[in-house]
Amino acid sequence: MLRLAIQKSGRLSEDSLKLIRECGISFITSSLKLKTESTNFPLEILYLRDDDIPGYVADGVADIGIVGENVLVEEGMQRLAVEQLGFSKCRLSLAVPKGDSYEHISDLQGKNIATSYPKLLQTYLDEKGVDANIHTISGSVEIAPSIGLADAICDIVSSGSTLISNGLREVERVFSSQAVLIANEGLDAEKRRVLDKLLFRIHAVQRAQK
Ligand code: PRT
Ligand code: ZN
Repeated sequence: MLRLAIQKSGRLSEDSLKLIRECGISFITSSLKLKTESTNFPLEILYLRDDDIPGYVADGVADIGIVGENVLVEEGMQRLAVEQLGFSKCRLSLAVPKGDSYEHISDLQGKNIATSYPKLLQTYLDEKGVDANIHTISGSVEIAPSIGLADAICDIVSSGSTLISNGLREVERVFSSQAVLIANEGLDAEKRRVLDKLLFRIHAVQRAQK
């Protein structure tokens, strides 16, 4: 029996469950349940907060999981990545108030930047040779400039409408992300076989969608 961790409720949940169902794996979901067992495949599904998924898979509490690459890399767990899944695509971008002059990343030198992704942002700024002050906040990053907390933000963007409605302009792409399948590095032979079977089905689903 392989244990799969997916997001309990959020942007990854629906597409994660859809992929498993498209693989022909049946299970009964209930919003109250913390886990469910498939009725036709040796798979158990655990419902967790997305941020906890890489840690649980690394520790072996879950064998495999589905999480955004942004969370995986921010947590320094990219070694667990097995397969990009092609959904929940988004980008981590820098944005500044739309009236501010901005031409080049060096314009952020010495500035205050609010983000929930300090490691990804630091890596990017280091690559660009820019020294800025990173303020880590856990949510509502887009309001930081308007309340005087930061000069710029670095946040997840998909349509861009959140930035626009907060008077912000996207100026640099820091990281591109999509959902990824991750696996514990020490799976035994039996679990490995189940994972290979699952991957075979995922590839078939992906081919059919092309
Ligand atoms: O409760 P839990 O911790 O499990 O969930 P969460 O609130 O931390 O995560 P959730 O459900 O918001 O996002 C899960 C994952 O979906 C993220 O880690 C990304 O990999 C992916 N994803 C894809 C997104 C978006 N698109 C997205 N648009 N995550 C967040 N957003 C937010 C963004 O932060 C901003 O506030 O949506 C807003 C911007 O959207 P647009 O369309 O206005 O640009
Ligand atoms: Zn989260």
